[in-house]
Amino acid sequence: MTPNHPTNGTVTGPNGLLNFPVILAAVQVSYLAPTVVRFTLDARPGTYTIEFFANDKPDPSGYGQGQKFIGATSVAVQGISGQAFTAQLPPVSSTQVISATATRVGYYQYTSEFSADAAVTFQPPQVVAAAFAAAPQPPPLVFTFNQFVRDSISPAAIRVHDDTSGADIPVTRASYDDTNTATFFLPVNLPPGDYTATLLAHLISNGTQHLDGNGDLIPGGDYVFHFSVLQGDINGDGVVNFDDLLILSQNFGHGSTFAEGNLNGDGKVDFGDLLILAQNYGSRAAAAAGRSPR
Ligand SMILES: [Ca+2]
Ligand SMILES: [Ca+2]
Ligand SMILES: [Ca+2]
Repeated sequence: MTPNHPTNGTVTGPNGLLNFPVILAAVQVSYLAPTVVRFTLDARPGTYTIEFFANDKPDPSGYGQGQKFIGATSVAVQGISGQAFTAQLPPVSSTQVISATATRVGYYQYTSEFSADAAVTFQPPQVVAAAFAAAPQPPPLVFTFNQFVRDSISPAAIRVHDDTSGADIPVTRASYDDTNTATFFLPVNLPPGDYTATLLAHLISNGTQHLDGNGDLIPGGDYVFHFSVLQGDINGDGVVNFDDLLILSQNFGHGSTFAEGNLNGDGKVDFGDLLILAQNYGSRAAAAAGRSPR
């Protein structure tokens, strides 16, 4: 086994001394589920084929062997420090270990030595879908997880931040259903603007592993969700259209709340609000999910 070397050096040797891949995590969400492997390859920019192997036991050296080929993926190394890749492979037994090789694609097809063996672990909780829902009012925030995390879901597990005013919005209630979906309820309708909801990894777990909010397959890292509330979007469905106009007109002259069409916060539903709605008629929110490592 030849140790990996930095690629900014001028080392040459057998097989171009291509570094072997470094497996950061190999996980399964359940027995017989696909094996997901996250890895890095410290190599010169170019295209490489990564081949993966399952082994009933680790090699005494801790590297390899290639007992059973289970799949391959092609990666484009761009010379970015720490660039990580993900491969989805067939299920393996939880007692097996995974190894990998890298092969340079091109005229000289160097192949690396075997990577270190990686045990397959249970995948940590992750968010698979996030939404700022339209109804009911006030609008809830809804997150779906890849597995059961119910016992850790409470209003304390989320922070909702108003990016415009800088204030935090309290969350009053949280619920969880049998599709692994958590719903967080806000006490008020949110005024128009940009918001950030953060699921706190250290407060969400499956009992043994914390939330992997930044998606690197390693427990830890908050999940960050950015969303917007539009000017004029009375029913909070992300678009300003006839449905909002209908609500406003039904409450015109006697309504007082945001949900009734009081868009400018003056306590009345009147021409001032109609003007705001008209100016924003047809616009849509550009809500987007995002993640940031912690
Ligand atoms: Ca993580
Ligand atoms: Ca609307
Ligand atoms: Ca008003």
